Amino acid sequence: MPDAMPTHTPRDYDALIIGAGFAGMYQLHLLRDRLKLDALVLEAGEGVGGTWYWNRYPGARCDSESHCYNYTFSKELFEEWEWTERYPQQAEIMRYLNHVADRFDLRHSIHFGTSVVGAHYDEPANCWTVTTEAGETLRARFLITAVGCLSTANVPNIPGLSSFAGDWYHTGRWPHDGVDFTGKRVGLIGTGSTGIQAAPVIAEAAGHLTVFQRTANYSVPAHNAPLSGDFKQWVRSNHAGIRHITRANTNGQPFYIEDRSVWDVSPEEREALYEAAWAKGGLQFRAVFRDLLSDKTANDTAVTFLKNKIRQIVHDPATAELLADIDHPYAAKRPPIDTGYFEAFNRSNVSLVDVRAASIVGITPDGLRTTEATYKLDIIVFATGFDAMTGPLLRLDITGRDGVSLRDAWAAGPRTYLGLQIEGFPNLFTITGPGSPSVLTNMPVAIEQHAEWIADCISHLLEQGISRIEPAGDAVKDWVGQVNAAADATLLPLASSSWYLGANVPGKPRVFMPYAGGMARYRAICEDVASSGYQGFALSR
Ligand code: N01
Repeated sequence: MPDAMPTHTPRDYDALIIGAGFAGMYQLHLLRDRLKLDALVLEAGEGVGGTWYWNRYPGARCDSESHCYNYTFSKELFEEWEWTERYPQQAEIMRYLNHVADRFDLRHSIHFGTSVVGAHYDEPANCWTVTTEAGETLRARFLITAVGCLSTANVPNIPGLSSFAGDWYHTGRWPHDGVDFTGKRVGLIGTGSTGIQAAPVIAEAAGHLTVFQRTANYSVPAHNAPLSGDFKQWVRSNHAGIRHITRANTNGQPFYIEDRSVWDVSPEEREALYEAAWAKGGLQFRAVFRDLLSDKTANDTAVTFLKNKIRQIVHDPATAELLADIDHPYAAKRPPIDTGYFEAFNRSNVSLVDVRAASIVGITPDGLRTTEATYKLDIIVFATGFDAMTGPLLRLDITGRDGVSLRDAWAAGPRTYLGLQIEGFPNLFTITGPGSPSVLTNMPVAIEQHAEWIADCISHLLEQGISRIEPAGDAVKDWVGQVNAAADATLLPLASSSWYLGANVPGKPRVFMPYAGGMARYRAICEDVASSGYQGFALSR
């Protein structure tokens, strides 16, 4: 149960952490229980969970498989928790995170219902002053953002929304008591991972569902199912092996990318391998060949296979063509997985509207208008994504040394060292910040690595009597160069509408934000930096 916000006398902490999702909870445990620091978490929601606290939309389920979508730092925690399905549903992830909060007694160090509205570095005092929406002021030597990469909802600025007489919702701010779609005319805008999860579930209840598609998308079946007793037992007895593989590979997943090229096999063998991967389902489809994300012609073979699948599933040829009219390489945008997405378009109560050909021009009191038609709607669901990666940080109104705002420092795009620190913002750490692998990996793996690196770094500073750390010299410039080079070595930048590039938010700089060089390589770089005495950082007493 969430705590009521305690009455709080302004005071100093060793560390303030913003956010109580996977990242903030673990960071708190490390700083408070391992380093014995006076650490506090500030959380806007009324409970733990972060992303999973807010994203309660129909069909919300993790695309990573349950046995690797958890913490691995505690063998006991890993072994005592039992997931029920191949992919964990939102409610089950919330039960897990609440269990973790209880097991490690985290709640009394978290202020719930506390939105941070400002964080300012006070150079003479070498501390961060954090202000909350309620007007509280808190101070700390170290400030750690654990605000997630996808937590700032992107509601498009469509004229007339305030005139809509029905109800509208963004998937990332879903009402806790759910939405009743029974018999309603529902419009769903957006066909990313979220829209693709939500559409089939909404279709089952709605009178009619209209999906408004701007960019068609690939999807591979999830093949979700209850976990067998044997599999659960295997997971319980394989903590070390699962932890090892998720930490050793490129994307934090429990599978390696096959070490074979698309061109190593005959067309028949290739088709058979794609069929087998389709039958298995899930994110592992991208791992069939090593060159799917680096060789456009190799990728084209997956594209042909996946588009043919859409044409086989969807009965109406015009709808199938629209769904298969995909403009980017497979997996150049985050690849969705689904449970009956394309099949939903075979229902008589589901229709697809191409809002690339005829764009949305306005919302009216009783529906939505495109350049070609009007659609009467009772409910509009915005599955329109997030101001990803930088949005959650910029909205904190952070100012660093000399009063420079983060917004100004990042006017041309985010610039970090290792996605962990920003020049001019001493003692501020960003868990899974831009420039780190974050969203290109299974998030708990990236989060554990960052939280542990930060805790080790703070421990080092305290032991050495160092009071300040921030990137220095050419470290940021060099790292930004490495982030760009890593992206350019892949097909990822070819998806012009990708949120990885900030392309989904009008006016946002087009910069490829996550580090695409792989989690294992990134981990090694971070370890080298630390073991060489924090190379690239300026440390001062
Ligand atoms: O958001 P998105 P999402 N008019 O940005 C469309 C993670 N996730 O919430 O591509 C019309 O991918 C937009 O169109 P376009 C995962 O990392 C994880 O689906 O910009 N359409 C697109 O189709 C994922 O990648 C899980 O042309 C508009 C859609 O809205 C990330 O969250 C589950 C529009 C937005 O797609 C974000 O996914 C679900 C407009 N004005 C999500 N504006 C897990 O399993 C936007 N769109 C953990």
